[in-house]
Amino acid sequence: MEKKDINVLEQMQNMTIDLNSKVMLEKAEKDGVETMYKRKLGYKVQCGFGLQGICCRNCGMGPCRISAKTPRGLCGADEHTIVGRNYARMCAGGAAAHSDHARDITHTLALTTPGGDYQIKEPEKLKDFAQFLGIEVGDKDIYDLAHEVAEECLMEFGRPFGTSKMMKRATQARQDLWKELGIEVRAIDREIATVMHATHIGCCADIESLVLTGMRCSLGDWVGSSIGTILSDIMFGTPKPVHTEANLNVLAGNNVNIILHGHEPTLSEMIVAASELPEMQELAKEVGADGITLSGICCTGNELTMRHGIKIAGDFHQQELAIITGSVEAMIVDVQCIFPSLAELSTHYHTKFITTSPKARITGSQYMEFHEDTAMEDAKTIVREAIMNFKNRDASKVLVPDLKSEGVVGFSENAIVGKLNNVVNTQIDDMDTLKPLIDVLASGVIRGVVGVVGCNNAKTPSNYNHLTLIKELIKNDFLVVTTGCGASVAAKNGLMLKENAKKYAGKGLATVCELVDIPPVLHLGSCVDNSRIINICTLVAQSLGMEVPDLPVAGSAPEWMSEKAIAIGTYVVANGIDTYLGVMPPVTGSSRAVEILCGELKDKVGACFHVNEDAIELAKMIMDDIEAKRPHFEELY
Ligand code: CUV
Ligand code: SF4
Repeated sequence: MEKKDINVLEQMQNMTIDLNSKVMLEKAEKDGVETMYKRKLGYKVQCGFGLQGICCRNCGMGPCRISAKTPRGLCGADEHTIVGRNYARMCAGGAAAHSDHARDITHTLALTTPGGDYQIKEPEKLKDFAQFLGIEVGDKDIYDLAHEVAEECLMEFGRPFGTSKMMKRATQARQDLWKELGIEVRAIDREIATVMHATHIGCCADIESLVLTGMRCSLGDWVGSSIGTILSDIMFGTPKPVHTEANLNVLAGNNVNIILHGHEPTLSEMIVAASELPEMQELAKEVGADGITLSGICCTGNELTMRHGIKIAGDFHQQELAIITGSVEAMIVDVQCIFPSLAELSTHYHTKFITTSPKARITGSQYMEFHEDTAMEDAKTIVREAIMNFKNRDASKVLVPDLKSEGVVGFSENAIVGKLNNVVNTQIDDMDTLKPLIDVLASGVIRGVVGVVGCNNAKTPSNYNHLTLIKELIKNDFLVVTTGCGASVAAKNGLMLKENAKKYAGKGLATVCELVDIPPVLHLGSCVDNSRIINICTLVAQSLGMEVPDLPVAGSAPEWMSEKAIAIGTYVVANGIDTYLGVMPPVTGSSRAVEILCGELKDKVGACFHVNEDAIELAKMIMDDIEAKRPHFEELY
């Protein structure tokens, strides 16, 4: 290699701390293929206006960019208005994605039939939820009830009058506060439309109002996410602790490798079922493979690992690297977080890049549309396509890196509380079940609980912020709960093994892990499953007669990148939980936006955003703030 090439490789390798990823980047160079890491090198300087959020192109007179010479857009919008509009639109983008995911799950619930492709796995959870929604349960047929629940959930998207029933999942104090602030969700779609309208040329030009409008929409994201989580549990089962493996080495061996990437379990659950069929296993043998390995990337991976122990191939930043191993027969995707680059990249290998959703068609992919009403047939066709591709695997192009970790995942609310009560999953209808959790928190054996969630961002070395933050927290006796790609990072690094608690956790946390048989970092699922975190916090607050901001808890997205993450962060704040970001959102162009988001919201909703791009300092901020809450919490307790 020439000196110049070595530099390029080293620069790329410095953009990740994952050792497998470094190996794959070297292979990428050898294979002459491009990855995000290579493209990032071409983006030495990113647009300063965009970074600060002060570019507006919401009308055809623009784009207008705020600078010393042009302090206002052509319509007169100042930097606060422009930043506020852009921020609110990010909330709307995120809410649209999560709630559309939930909508698809809801439509699937409407298709459930006894013995059909989709069935009711958790009738009790369905009945509880039906009751919550005000539907009479009686001795109705469970599938009739499911269809009624589906219709009622669809009303949450487009309820013409009144407010969302899901608001009642919050404490009474929260509901009153939201009402007072005028940010109760009416219906999810309506909140998204309201943001798009309010940010149209000539509408809202008041930063405080724009932030609150974004917050209302983000609460719609929370409603959608909650529906997504609850209905997924009802149809596919509430997760319980299960063993898994994580990182690219799960692709090793002579099996047909099928990677599922994206978000919605409707597709992936069917692929799992299809690939387990004897006819598919036999077909795999016929083509010379030993069997079939399913693995996941991003939140589809998280959903599958939580419910089936399906292996985690990698996180958001490893989607290209997985294909570069040369060992993937098919990468099957649905929606969200899918790099369009996978289309060109897979032409360099035998991998079939299969898109399945009309919402995420990608030029150059093989499009095999998936329909819920012909789910099993569609899944079988797709799996067969993957298996038949095994014969095209080119041994000379295969390199699977050596590392993987083991872990235990599957910590739904019911599983966490169950563990603390020494039983497998428990219903949390009896507040007594929460007592052990509250006791370890109140006694100070565990100092606090921190949700470390979200994506990987190329603005930081991949995984560095996540891993550094998580390790600091557990070392100091803060229990970490995690979802999304942050969860994948923890799993890849052995932090989801109880056996490693002694090594990484402080004495208090390690003792709890030992006693109740949990790892120091708990995998709660996918991005929509952040609703589980809010649910636990609400239940604990209710059982103690406290408010959520009184609890020694925090949220963090140290490597956030998606609009979904902004919506999540905003609804977490709206729920009264301080949220710590490791990457600055594009709002710094407005001093008012920063003052509001990182300060004044505290007076309004009891929590706000905090940003620090140094992971160690971020950890310290979180721990100091939680410690500052403890005396008050202990007093109330
Ligand atoms: Ni939904 S949003 S990168 S954490 S899945 Fe991973 Fe997962 Fe995307 Fe962010
Ligand atoms: Fe410029 Fe105003 Fe149009 Fe935005 S809405 S592009 S600031 S004129």
